[in-house]
Amino acid sequence: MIKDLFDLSGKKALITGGTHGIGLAMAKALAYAGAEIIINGHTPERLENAINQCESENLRAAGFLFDITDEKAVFKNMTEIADKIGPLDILINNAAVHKRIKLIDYSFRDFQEVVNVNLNAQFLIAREAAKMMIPKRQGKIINMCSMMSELGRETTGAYAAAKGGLKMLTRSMATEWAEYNIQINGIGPGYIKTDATGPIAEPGNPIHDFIIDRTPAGRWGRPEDLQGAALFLASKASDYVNGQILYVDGGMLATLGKPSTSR
Ligand code: GCO
Repeated sequence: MIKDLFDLSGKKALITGGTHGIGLAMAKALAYAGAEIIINGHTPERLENAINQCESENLRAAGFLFDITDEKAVFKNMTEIADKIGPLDILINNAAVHKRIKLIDYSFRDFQEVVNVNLNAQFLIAREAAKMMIPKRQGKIINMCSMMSELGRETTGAYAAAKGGLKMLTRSMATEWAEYNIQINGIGPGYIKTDATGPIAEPGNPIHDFIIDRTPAGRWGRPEDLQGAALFLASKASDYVNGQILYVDGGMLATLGKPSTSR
């Protein structure tokens, strides 16, 4: 039934890095659509705060504190999720780290950390989720890509390398897992005002104003702007969509932009 296209009743959804910002906004969207949400974080206070927020809104939420780059911890916690809550129906691979440093100054250690969190760990979590979904012949995996899956910006080289790789990993997952009725897609946020973009998202910061010029919508995005895309890719509405990156960017990727004088 059309009215049920976006109904997630009975679904179990894991959102990594879901304790704040875009991750928490998407987690709430799935919960309001009926899903039982599982929020992963690696900061105890933030995880507790996120669960308290969900409970205050009468949303079913469980918290799992683990480092997504620790293979043993991932295996232990994904097994516990399956045993205690049930096999996952939906995964939003959202956890990320960002270090804005010019490549010439990037330490190898920092570069490795950014790629490890933003790409390697995404594979690790998705592989464990797919192991739960394949036997059920049903599942939804959403990998959080970025404008940096398509574009460079100075000081974001490590992040772009990882997010570009995540775009291709998404397509590769679709290639291998779509036959099990698992839909694997990505969401590419534009410039969204969050803790992660904090310093550059402040009016008066040259990058803030540059982004406004480069965004046809003429504004920075809000975490809530991602909720519709997350719900679409987590629901029956996207059962024949696979390997796609849905950019929620206010039109940024559609244009060269226009000089601020024309606004
Ligand atoms: C930056 C931003 C980007 C983010 C943005 C676009 O420093 O340019 O943080 O790297 O990914 O949200 O997706």
